[in-house]
Amino acid sequence: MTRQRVLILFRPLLTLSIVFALLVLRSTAQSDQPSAANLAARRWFQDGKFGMFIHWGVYSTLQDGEWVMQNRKISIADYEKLPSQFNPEKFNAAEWVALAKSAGMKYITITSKHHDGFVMFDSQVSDWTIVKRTPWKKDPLKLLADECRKQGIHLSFYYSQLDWHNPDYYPRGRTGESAGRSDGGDWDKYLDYQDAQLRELLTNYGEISGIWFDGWWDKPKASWRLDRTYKLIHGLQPQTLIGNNHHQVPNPGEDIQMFEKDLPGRNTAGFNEGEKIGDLPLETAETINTAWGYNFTDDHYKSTRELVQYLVRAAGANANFLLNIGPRPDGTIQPEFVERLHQMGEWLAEYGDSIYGTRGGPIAPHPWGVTTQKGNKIYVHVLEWLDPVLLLPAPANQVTAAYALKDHAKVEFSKSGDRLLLQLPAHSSADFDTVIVLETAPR
Ligand code: JFZ
Repeated sequence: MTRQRVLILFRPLLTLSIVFALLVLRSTAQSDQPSAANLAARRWFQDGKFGMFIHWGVYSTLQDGEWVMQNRKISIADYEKLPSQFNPEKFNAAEWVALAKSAGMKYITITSKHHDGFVMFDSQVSDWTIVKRTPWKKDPLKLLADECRKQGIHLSFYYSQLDWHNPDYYPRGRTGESAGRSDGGDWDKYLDYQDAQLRELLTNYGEISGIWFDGWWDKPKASWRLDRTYKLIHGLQPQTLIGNNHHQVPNPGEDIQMFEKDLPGRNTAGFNEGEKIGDLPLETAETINTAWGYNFTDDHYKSTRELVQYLVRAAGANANFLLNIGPRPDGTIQPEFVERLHQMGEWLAEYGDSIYGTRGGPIAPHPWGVTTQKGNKIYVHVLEWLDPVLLLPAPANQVTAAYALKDHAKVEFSKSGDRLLLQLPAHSSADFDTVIVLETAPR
């Protein structure tokens, strides 16, 4: 055969395989492509900036944090005695949601199941649930979902992939060795259980803003079927934002990148080593004292000043702030938390313009403070700086006016090359944040 004849013979085949390859590429590209609803949700999420994290479960009865089962080596047999003592008669969904609102928070992320496997909602695929095992018999997630809808707060669910109670969580990971489970179990059955619960959470509670996964790190080498689970979630509710506290670069299908107890780019807690910052919306989670779940001897409270500054630094790093409370076993929230949240809300009522709807500003975060931006405004947040002048490596030529957000008093500035010298208004070390608004010429 001549070369030409070979080509003629095979050309249709070649064309066909190219078309096929392109189609395959296109379909995978499409499935990784977030839906319009999801993209809109990401914008909403980034605009909202501030959320309430709630760690609440049967562990709260022991008042020693959400890891108490592991830390005190409690067997399942003993741990199963706890639900009979869990009777949160003072739980009031309207009050919890109103507290989040008064703090200026725009969403709530609550534990639907933590590592102890105890299911905090009315699940039909488990009998280890708050409805079936406690004298209270109620579904707090349902009560919260209804109240969130009423008060205009978005609701997300934390879900622990790690499970110290389910016998099918096998082979076991790094933790849960003292639970006393038998050596055997069906991993795929466990993942089916997890998917069935996610289906319940995304079917029975109205619109759900996010699923916040945690516990992957217990078995980093396991096959978690993330793809399948993420497709299930986005199939049921395309706008649901998926995040996973795995401290890795996000996997396909994830919509937010999370940083536990650290601002993006920092690694003070040791969890976020080398975690590169990607293009997805960012969120950093922190506690008010040091515990996530209620701990009655933990009195290392951060001050309102520290918490406000953390929110500001998060916004300057282009990240949301998810601030945790651990309610008490009776359903009430301790006054130390309530007081700080109210004070944060008061601050936001005055300075919210410089936080909500903004993105990280044009100047990288510095020890003295950060910048945020929105439209033609740059907000300079001066957090730790008492000198009367501040030199910014700013795009000075674009700045047309400067004033203090607090009272709109004019702020003098001069330009030197591309740098901007601000004459700061009188401020004291008692101020949480001196916010200077820079107006820039519309481009
Ligand atoms: C996890 C949980 O174990 C904890 O109880 C809480 O819910 C928190 C929000 O998330 O804590 C972690 C998660 C990951 C690491 C350490 C603690 N890590 O990767 O080192």
